[in-house]
Amino acid sequence: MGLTLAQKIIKEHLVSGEMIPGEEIALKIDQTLTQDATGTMAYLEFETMGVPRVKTELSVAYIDHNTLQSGFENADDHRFIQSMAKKYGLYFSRPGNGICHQVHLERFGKPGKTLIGSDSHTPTGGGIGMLAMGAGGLDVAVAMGGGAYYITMPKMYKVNLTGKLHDFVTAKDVSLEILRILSVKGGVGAIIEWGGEGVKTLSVPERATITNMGTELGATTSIFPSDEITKAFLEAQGRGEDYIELRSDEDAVYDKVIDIDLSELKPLIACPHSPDNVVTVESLNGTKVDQVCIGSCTNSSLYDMLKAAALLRGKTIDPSVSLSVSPGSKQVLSMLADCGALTHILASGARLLECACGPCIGMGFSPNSGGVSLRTFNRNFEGRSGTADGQVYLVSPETAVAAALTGEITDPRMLGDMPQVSMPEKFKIDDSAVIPPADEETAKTLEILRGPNIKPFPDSIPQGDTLRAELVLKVGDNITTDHIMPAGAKILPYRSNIPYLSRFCFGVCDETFPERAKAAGQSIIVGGNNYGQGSSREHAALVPLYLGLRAVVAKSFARIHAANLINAGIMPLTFKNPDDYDSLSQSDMLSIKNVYEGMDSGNLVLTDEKTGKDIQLVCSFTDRQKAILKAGGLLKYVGQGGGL
Ligand code: MIC
Ligand code: SF4
Repeated sequence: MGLTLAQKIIKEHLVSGEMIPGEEIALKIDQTLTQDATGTMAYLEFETMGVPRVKTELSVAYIDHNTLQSGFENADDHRFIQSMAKKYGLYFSRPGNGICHQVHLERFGKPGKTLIGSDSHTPTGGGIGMLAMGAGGLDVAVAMGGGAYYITMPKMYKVNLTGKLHDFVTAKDVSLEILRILSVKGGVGAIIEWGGEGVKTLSVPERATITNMGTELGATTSIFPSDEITKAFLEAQGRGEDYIELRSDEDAVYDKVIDIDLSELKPLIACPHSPDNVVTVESLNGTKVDQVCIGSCTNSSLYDMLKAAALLRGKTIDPSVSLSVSPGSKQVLSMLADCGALTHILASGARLLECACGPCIGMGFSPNSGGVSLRTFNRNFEGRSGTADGQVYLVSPETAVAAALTGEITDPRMLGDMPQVSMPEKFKIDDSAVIPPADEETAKTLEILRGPNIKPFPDSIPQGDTLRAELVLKVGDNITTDHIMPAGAKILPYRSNIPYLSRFCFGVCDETFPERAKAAGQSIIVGGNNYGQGSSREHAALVPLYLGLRAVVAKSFARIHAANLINAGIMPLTFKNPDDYDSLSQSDMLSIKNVYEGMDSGNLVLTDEKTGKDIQLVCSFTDRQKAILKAGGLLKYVGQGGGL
């Protein structure tokens, strides 16, 4: 039986385990990336491990999220990360050099390599045939120290593309179409491979848009073959030597095959507040728009920006709309400037933002009260824009420009003819904003520079044999990490200060949560399906840990968050019978006895002391996960000799 493309890369990197879906496997990791919002914590964790130098082929520390610097906190954290990178052997991408995923694709990614990043959109690298996955900061720290990355062997899904996209229909619309088909939990436990004849019609930036947004499906990752188009892209980046050809075997077997005819797609739009809430743009034609944002790691490539510039050329945006444009990297911005396209963008009335995440994570440019904001981003979770009642829609750059010009949601096909955009033969190569590490001898003499915002991370507690705790919060389906631990300009600077962050935990759902959780001492949260979807931020586990969380009982979990909970020593448990969710009420006292025996058998019993009802739970922990929980989290487990 032949292998899929992802199975081939997994096979080459398999350290332990069997490639049977649902089994735990350990992978050797070739490359890592971090960004600053998760990086400070990841490097503090790395430091605790006592490894003198990173052991990967390449590790890069990016600064792209926390670039507002409204106080000393961000600048201090940047300086800390820069000093860590220099001493421990990492490349440091300076603030302004661009969004980690865009820059990594341009300058560092290699087909056939494994990459983990402390950011959920790391699968962007799948656009050039990498096996690239988002992970918690601690998992990235372990990989930097030479440890393997543990995942559940995924199922293999294939999306078979035929046809060719029409003008004004884009890779973003392909992403939205697959979200419409599969939903935000449809990819959980799977790798999505994109194949078929239609793949040849998609450029690398388009492929990367699709693998980037595959994260919103809950997929472990998404990947495209590495072919002539990948080769041309790498050559244009002056990295032809990094190319290898990679494709699945003819007789590879997939657990699910989805067919999409690119020629049949129309411009699509995801409505508030979920990326899978997808309808056609034309069905919303005429809806008034207040704000439009073009950028983010999903749609900030040179290709996207050139298209936007060509459509804006010679026109002025509607007076009622505010338009922001944030190019994904310094390379993109300087090439836009060199070819004059930047002038068309600016002349249209757009506001140019720096090459960073910016509005995507609520770092400025929040919409007005109740404002309708059309964004080329990948997430529109409630409150993420920084405005509690903002109505965020996700669209392609073409649809974004159409709305900016007309002031209303407008099917971009109404703009007339699509101007032809040609890509340069060679990208402009200037890596001066990437600072290499010091050599090993010099590194020994270097000091790490820390600011007062860095507070110790919370102490995790070994899982005992009995757990008695209050049900402090009961939430519904698809709770995102943005609900659990919101981001945004006011909170993000405190990513290395867990006590301060804890004041905002679950603020979107219930502002009383932090106080109540603290008062309860030990607590349990009950959730619905897909608990913890969205980002890789381990803060969504570390902050609840600080507030006393010991277990989450849910109908199902998102992959990275479940791993982060275990790494923090918190048990993610699922209902055997999802209907039992209904019988539990907030503030019930719950207990679980014989935890160790239950972990071994895979079944635990949760007793609701108020009603006396016994509820069957499933816990399918591997031996390693049990050991981590019993040790009180991954860091302690590693400290006791496990892991690396
Ligand atoms: C996001 O898009 O939600 C983030 C901000 O990039 C996160 C990482 C973080 O919370 O720092 C992610 O996607 O993992
Ligand atoms: Fe940055 Fe937004 Fe991409 Fe997250 S999704 S890495 S915040 S641009």
